[in-house]
Amino acid sequence: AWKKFTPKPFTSPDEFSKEAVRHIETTLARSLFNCDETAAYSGTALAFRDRLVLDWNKTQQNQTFADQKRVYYLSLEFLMGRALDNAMLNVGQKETARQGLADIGFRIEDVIQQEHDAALGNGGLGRLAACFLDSMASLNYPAWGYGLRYRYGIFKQEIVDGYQVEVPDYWLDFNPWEFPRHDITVDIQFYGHVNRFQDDTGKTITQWEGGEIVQAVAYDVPVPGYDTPTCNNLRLWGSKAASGEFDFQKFNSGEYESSVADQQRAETISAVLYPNDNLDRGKELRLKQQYFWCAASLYDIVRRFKKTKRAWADFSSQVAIQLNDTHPTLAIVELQRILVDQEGLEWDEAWNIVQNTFGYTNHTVLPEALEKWSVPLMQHLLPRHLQIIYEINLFFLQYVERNFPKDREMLGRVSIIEESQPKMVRMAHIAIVGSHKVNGVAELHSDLIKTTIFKDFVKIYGPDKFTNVTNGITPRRWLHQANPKLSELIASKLGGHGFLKDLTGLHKLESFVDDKDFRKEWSEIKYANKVRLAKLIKDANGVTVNPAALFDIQVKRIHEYKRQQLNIFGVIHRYLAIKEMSPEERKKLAPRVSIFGGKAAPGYWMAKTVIHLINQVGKVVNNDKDVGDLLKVIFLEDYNVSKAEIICPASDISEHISTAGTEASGTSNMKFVLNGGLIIGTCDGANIEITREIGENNIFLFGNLAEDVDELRHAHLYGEYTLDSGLNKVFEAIRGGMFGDANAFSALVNGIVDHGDYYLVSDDFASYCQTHDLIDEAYKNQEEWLTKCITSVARMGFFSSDRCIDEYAEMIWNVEPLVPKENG
Ligand code: 26M
Repeated sequence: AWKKFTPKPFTSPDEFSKEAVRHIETTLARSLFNCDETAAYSGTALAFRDRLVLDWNKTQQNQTFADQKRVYYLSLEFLMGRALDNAMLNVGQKETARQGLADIGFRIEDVIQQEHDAALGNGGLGRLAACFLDSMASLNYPAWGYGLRYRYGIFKQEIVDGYQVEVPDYWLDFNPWEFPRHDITVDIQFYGHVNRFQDDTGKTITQWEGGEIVQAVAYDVPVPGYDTPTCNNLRLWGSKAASGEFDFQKFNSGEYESSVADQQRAETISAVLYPNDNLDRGKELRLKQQYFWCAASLYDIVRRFKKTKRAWADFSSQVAIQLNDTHPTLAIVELQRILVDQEGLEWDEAWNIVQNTFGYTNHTVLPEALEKWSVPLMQHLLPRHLQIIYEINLFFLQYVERNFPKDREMLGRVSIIEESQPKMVRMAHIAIVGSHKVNGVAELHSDLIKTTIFKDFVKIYGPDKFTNVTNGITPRRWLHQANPKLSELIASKLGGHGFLKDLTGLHKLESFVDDKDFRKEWSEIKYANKVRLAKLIKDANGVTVNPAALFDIQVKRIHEYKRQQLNIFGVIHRYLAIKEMSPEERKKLAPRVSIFGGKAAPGYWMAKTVIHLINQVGKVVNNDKDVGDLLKVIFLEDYNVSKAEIICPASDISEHISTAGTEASGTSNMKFVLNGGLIIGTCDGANIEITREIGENNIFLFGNLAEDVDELRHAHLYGEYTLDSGLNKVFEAIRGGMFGDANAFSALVNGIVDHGDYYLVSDDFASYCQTHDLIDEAYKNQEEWLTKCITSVARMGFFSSDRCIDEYAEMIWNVEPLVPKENG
C-alpha cells in the first residue's frame, strides 16, 4: 500500500545538504565531481521546493473543501524576482541551508545569485502584483494569481557606448519553480463569425463559430506565505497549437512544414512581454494575449465554480476577480458571454453577476496609457465580444440618458465607443461599467481620477463606487530579505520578527531613537549596505565610489513624467558649481554619488536620450581630476528586482520627483524609506501619505502642486514664463558640447525651451536645486540625519502590502482568511 509522504523541516544542515546532493545526483543526473555553483543552486532549490509542494497541495485541498469565497488576481505582469531566498526565509530555514552549503564549500549568497529573475513585468504594476501575492499567502487568503507565461520577460538592458541595447531575456532554461500541467488545458477561439438562430422553443441562440483555436496550457507556481503553511497558486498560461484532428489531417496530407508553422504561430501568443510601461500602442498580438489569458482564466474559474454545484446566483459570493489595470477588461465581456451564450442566463441576471464579481484598479491618469482598441480590429478578432460590448454600451447609455436627460454631451463622453475614425473601444469605460468598485492606488491619485478622467462616472454611479487603496510593499522581501542586518537589529529590539507580519509594530523603534549602541549599529549597517552596492558598481561599471559619500539614487522606469532629466540637469548644475568653487569651498562640500538605473521602452526615443545623457555626464564627471570624490555619476545597467534588493538598502537619499499629479503612487519610495533612507520628492502619489506618516521634517519635498499644473502648462504654451536661469546655464553647457555632440540632446533641451515643457522641469528646477542644498546641509549633521532615518522607519507600518490586502479584502472582495489546518 502507498504510504503518505510528509516533508519535515530539515533537522540539521547535514540533512539539508544530503537532500540537495541527492537532487543533484538523481533529479539532475549530475556528477558531484564537477559540482559548481549552478548545480548547488539547483540542488538547493529542489530541496526547498520539496518543502513547499505538500503545503501547496494541502492548501489547495483545504480551499476546495472550505467552500468559501476566493480571490482571483488577474494581471498581465507578475514581477516576482528570485524565489529561492524567499522560500528559505518563508519556511524559516535559511540558516540551516547556509550552514549546509558552507559544509560542502559554498557561500549561500553566491548560490542564491545563480537564479535568474522571473522578470514577467515592466515596473510598478507588475511588482505590486508580486507583493500582493506574497501578502495574500502570508495572511492566509484563499487567492490565486492568473497571468501569462512569457517565454521572454522584460528585456535585459545592456549599455553600449552609453546607449541602451535590448537583449532578449530567455529565462526558462532551468526553472524549478513552475509545474507544467499538461492535463489542464483550455481551447481558445479567435476570429470566425457569429451565428444567430431560433431553437425549437423559439429562443434565440447565439453561437460564435469558425476561426482558429489556440490551446492554453497551465503552468503553476507555488506562492508560499511567510511563517504559515498556506501556499497559494500562481497559474500562468502558455500557448500552443491545438492538437485537434485538423493538424493530423495536415500532417497526413504531407503539409508537415505548414503544420509546424501553425505551431509556432500559436506559440507566439505567450512568447514575449510587451516592454511598454504606461504606454498603449494597440498592437493586435497584445489584444490576442489579453483575450487568450482572460478566456483561459475564466474558463478555469467557472469550471471550479461549477464543481460546487451551486446556483449561478451564488457566483459572486464565491468568486471575486480583481483587474490589475484595464489589461484584463475582456474578462468582463467573456464572463457575460459565458453566462448568456453558453449557460443560457438572461442578460440582466448575467450582468448582475458580472458587476458583483469584478473590481477594477486604475494605475495611471496619463492619457497615452489609457487602453483603446479599434473597433475593426475587435470585430475581426472577437466578433461576438464586440456585439456584447455594443449591447453593454446600449443598456448603459440608456440608463445615463434616463438619469441625465439634460446633459446630451455626457453620452458621448462616457460611451464605451469613441466616435473617432476608426471608432475605438475604451477599455476603462468597460472596466468601470462592469465592476462594483473602482480604486486608485494612493489618495491623491484616487481623488484625481474622481475629478478628472472618471468625473462623469462619479455623477452616474455616485461616489461610493470609487475608492482608494493606497499601495504597499511586502516587508518580507523589501526588509527581511533585502536587508537582513537591519531586520535582525530591529528584531533584537522589538523582541522578535513579529513586525514582519504586523508592520505597525515598528513604531516601538521610536523609543530607541536615542539609544547610543542602537544608533551605532544602525549606521554601521547602512555603511555595510553601501559597501555592498559600491562593490556592485565597481564590478559593473569599473568606477570606484566612496561608501562614505552621500548616495543619491533614482531607480525606476525611464519616463519623461518621472523626470530623470530633472535629476541629471541638477547633477550638471552641481558639477558646474563645483568647477567654479575654490579649494576651500570644495572642502566644505559633502561628497556625492548620483546613481541612476532603469529601462526605457525600446521605442521611446526621449527616454533613451536621457540614458545617453546620464552616461555622457558620467564619463566627463567621473574622469575630472578637479572633482574627485565630490561627485560621481553612475548608470547601473539592467535594473531589476534582484538589483533593487541591493540598491534600496544602500541609499541615503532617493528621488521620487515626478511632475505633481502624474505618478499614481510609486512604491519604491516606500522601499527606500523602509530601509532607512530619506527621500526627495514632489507632492505626488504616495509621497504625500508618506509625509503624513513620517512627518514633514523627515522628507525633502519641493516643487509645484498638482493643482497648479494646468495653469503652468498654459503659461508655457503662451510664452508667459521665463526659463529658469540655473537651468539655462546647464543648457549652455550641453549646447557647448561639454557632454559630447550637442545635437544628440537637442530634442531633450528643445522640448523644454521651445515645446511647452510639458513636465514642468523648468518650473521646478530652482526649488529642486535648493532642496538638494538643504540635503547637503542636513547630511553634514549625521546625528540629526540618523534620527530622521530611524524615526521614519518606525512610522512606515502603514505601507505594508498586508494592510493594503486587508483593505481590498474588506472593502472590495468581501473575503475572509482561511486559517490553515495542520498538515498530515
Ligand atoms: C499597456 C498597453 C500595452 C502594453 C503595455 C501597457 C502597460 C504596461 C504596464 C501599461 C501600463 C503598465 O504599467 C503601469 C504602471 O506600472 N503603473 C504604475 O503602477 C504602480 C502600482 O500601482 C504605481 O505605483 C505607479 O505610480 C504607476 O506608474
